Amino acid sequence: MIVRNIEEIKGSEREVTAENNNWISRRLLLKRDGVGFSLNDTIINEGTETYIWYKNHVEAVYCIEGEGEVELVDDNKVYNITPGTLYVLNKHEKHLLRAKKRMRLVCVFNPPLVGREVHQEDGSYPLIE
Ligand code: 9YT
Repeated sequence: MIVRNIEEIKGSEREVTAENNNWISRRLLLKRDGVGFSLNDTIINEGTETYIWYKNHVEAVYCIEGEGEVELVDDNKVYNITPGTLYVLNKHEKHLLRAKKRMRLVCVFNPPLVGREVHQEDGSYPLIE
């Protein structure tokens, strides 16, 4: 069994900050944990907009605090995200994530992240086998 507390993650190499400071991701589970997915507790800073395109991953996002929205790039549909809302980028949708209030999100990636991924110029994370 794996038991971990976010306080152990803060300040460790499992804590990753976006290059533009839009978010901070505490990576509770990574590929090396060997469970087939990764899981992050992610803070999205208030007032930020982040372009994302997870072409190499499926991401499920469950909002537990704050308020924001996701706009899909292809059809400009906007989805409000509030505590209790799940969204899943099961078709690798390009999107804009906006935080109206500081958001706290539980993010699951498959295939799992390996550690220190940040967004590449095209909005994706690299696929590291
Ligand atoms: C929702 C989202 O993808 N935010 C960017 C950070 C990412 N969730 C991560 O690495 O934790």
